[in-house]
Amino acid sequence: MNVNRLYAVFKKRRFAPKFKKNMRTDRTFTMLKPDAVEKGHIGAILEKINAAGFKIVAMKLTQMTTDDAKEFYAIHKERPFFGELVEYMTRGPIVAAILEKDNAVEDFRTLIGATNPAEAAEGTIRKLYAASIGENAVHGSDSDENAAIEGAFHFAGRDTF
Ligand code: IDP
Ligand code: MG
Repeated sequence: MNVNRLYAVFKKRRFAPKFKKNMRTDRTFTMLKPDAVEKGHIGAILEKINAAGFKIVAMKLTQMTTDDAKEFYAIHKERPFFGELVEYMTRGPIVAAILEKDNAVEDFRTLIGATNPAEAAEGTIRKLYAASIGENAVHGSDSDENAAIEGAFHFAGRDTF
């Protein structure tokens, strides 16, 4: 049973509050998206991630299938851009990684900047490397809970250090 389904079962019962309370707060999950990989920005983006104090505890170059992308972004399935998002995220390899730092989720969202690069702060990864609101170079989990789910989507326990 995969972790997403296991967590759905937890949620249905009353384990969720306890599960959440014990959730670690020092990890987030990221993807350097196909546009960033195509443009040769892997090195520059990893440099910024390291300079901001994140430790890489899992990493790989991989390509999502259509089913993977639909599942990963299931929360957006009713949005008008869903088809475009799935197409984009599956068109080439990505770098998937789990990052460790205190307050990882929030600090990483600050480092990457707003979803729309036009609104992203100066010096953020999206301001520097994203082309548009759709093709925005990098993913960052939006909660500790999603960081755990998304990390487990891409990595087995033995591939995380
Ligand atoms: P986030 O990545 O900053 O958390 P979300 O709202 O969760 O932003 O959206 C997920 C991804 O969907 C975005 O990173 C982007 O690639 C894509 N996306 C979001 N809004 C739009 C849009 O209005 N048009 C096209 N693609 C979008
Ligand atoms: Mg999001």
